[in-house]
Amino acid sequence: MISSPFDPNSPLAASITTLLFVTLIIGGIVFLIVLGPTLYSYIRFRARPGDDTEPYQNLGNTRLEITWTVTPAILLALLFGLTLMTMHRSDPPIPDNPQPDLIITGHQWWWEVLYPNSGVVTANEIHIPTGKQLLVQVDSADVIHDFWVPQLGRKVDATPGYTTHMWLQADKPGTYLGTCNEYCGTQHAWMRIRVIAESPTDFAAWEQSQTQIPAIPTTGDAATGAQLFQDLTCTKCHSIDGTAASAGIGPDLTHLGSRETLAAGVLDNTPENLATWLANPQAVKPGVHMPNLKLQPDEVNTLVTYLESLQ
Ligand code: HEC
Ligand SMILES: [Cu+2]
Repeated sequence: MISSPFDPNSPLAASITTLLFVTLIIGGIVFLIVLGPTLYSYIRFRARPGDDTEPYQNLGNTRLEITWTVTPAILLALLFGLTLMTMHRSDPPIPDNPQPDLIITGHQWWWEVLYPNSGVVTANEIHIPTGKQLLVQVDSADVIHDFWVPQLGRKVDATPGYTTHMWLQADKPGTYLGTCNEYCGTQHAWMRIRVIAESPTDFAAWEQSQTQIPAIPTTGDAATGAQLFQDLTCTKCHSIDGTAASAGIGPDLTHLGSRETLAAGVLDNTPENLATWLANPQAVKPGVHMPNLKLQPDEVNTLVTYLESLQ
């Protein structure tokens, strides 16, 4: 899936793209103006056999020197002004007492996503309604990360102990990809972000479904898996609403079955891939902060049945 900064999908990102184009065009013209006469002179005034006279030396030409000083100064002033405008457009002022629509926390190596108004918690996949400028609070649980979805807005650092804010907006429904932009350890490259923008009604339906507490299965493999989850160390790191598991070291698994990917984008969320992950997360995402729990194949299978049932 392509997620190009040249294809912005919000006024915030569009302002950055416009500045990028203006800069590239100005730079391109300057490049041609410098390169053209240089190439011309190389050919036109090159030394020819038998011609050993010193070429004409153009020294101390005041008019030329003023031109090549003033023109770049004007261009730089222009770019400076456009940059200030873009900073303002891509990063509108944050209110004094910010009430965020979303709280995103970077962890090594996944993103926690909290909707403070509904209490919904998810990971790595950020559902948002289209056409609304959302105020996002960005935090980090460990080291410095950086949140960036090029088609939707600016980038912003997630700094431990320091809360920042940014705006996020998508004009059209779709899936917009991003990733962590500040090297944060071995699995930095697998700290992907998916913003799933939906019409306000679809978003409301999604948010509503995420507030539901899943029933604890009572029969079959799912029931065995649910019990196993509580008995194993899973509960030390994960939470599932409606059960005793309420830890926040790893992603909230309450609605794992409704996610498209696993482990910040490493795997598509299918039962086979979930089994591969549970059998040995270290083989899928080496160094990840989920240990290889050396589960037996039948334990993996019942856990998969249970977790995928959490829609
Ligand atoms: C020591 C803490 C720890 C324990 C114990 C642990 N996990 Fe994890 N788990 C994590 C972390 C951290 C991640 C996120 C990994 C990443 O994406 O970088 C994770 C990711 C996952 C994911 C993918 C979640 C998603 O949103 O993509 C699943 C599913 C999962 N764990 C299930 C389990 C199960 C089942 C157990 C028990 C058998 C378990 N975990 C035990 C820390 C733990
Ligand atoms: Cu990173």
